Amino acid sequence: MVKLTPFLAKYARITIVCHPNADPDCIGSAYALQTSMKSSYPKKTVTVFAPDGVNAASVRLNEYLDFKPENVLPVKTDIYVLVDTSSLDQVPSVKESIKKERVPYAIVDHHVADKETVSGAAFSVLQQKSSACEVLFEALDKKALSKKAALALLAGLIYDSRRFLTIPDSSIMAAAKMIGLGADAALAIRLLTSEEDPSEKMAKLKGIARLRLFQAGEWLIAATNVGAYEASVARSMTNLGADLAIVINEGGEGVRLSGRSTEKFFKESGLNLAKDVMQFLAGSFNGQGGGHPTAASVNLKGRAEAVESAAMELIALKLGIRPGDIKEINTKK
Ligand SMILES: [Mn+2]
Repeated sequence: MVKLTPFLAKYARITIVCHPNADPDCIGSAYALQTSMKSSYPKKTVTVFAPDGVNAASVRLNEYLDFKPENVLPVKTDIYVLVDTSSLDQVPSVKESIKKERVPYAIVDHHVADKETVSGAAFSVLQQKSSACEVLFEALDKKALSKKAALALLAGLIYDSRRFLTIPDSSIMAAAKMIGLGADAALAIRLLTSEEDPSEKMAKLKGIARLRLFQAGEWLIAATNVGAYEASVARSMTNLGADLAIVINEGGEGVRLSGRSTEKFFKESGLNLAKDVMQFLAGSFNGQGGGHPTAASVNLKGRAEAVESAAMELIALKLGIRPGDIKEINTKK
């Protein structure tokens, strides 16, 4: 296994980069990397940069860890380390610094790889695992991990694996090792549990009320539109029984489309939401997107109707049927 710790040994000033609106997987990775590097190399300056703050699910974990990432980039850095962030396009200020100042960067991630970002990296650990925390855990010097760092990694893993639903054999084995290093699983779960935001509940219920249902061969596709929380609305629809869910948010500046599918749908149809849908939409609508085979999203310029029908065409193509064979089901009777 390639080791991140020895690779980073030669850099004095390290900046760990989170994706905007950092989730517990990103926070857990950044915290564990920062604290373990500081413990192995006390003289290094190790900063965590989290643009646009952290997401609601990370708040309690952050408080417990007493973790305060920076929201501005340090003036000087010798290397950037992207965690849980697949593309430099997600962090424009870092991208610019890399270009202008020729700062090298490393990447530790579990998303579908962005070719351009990976090819420019000085070091990369990319694996299809439950979480960036799980990938990082394998690449770190475990002797330098504190109990709190092991807990941070475990919380990120539990969050991003959706409590061990994603690649369970591997995520459960990794979690067991983290517990062996002193992580308290019950505490990790408590730190991730919070009362849901009333506006998120509202978005989910509105999304369901507006749901349109389609039959594509043996598969049920649900589509809807909301003004926020697209990913959560899409996941609610697959939880209710849709094989594939598409949620569109037509905001002021463009369209954001989120897709979710079940593991069964992905395994049997072979449709990879990131590769077969979002990356194509990003190309044809001048946008930016990616994610995982069963969870992906894209930000586009265009109209909701055009984006939805393009998405349906891509889905039909991959399922080996004609777009006209995706039939809307009358849900009014
Ligand atoms: Mn993640």
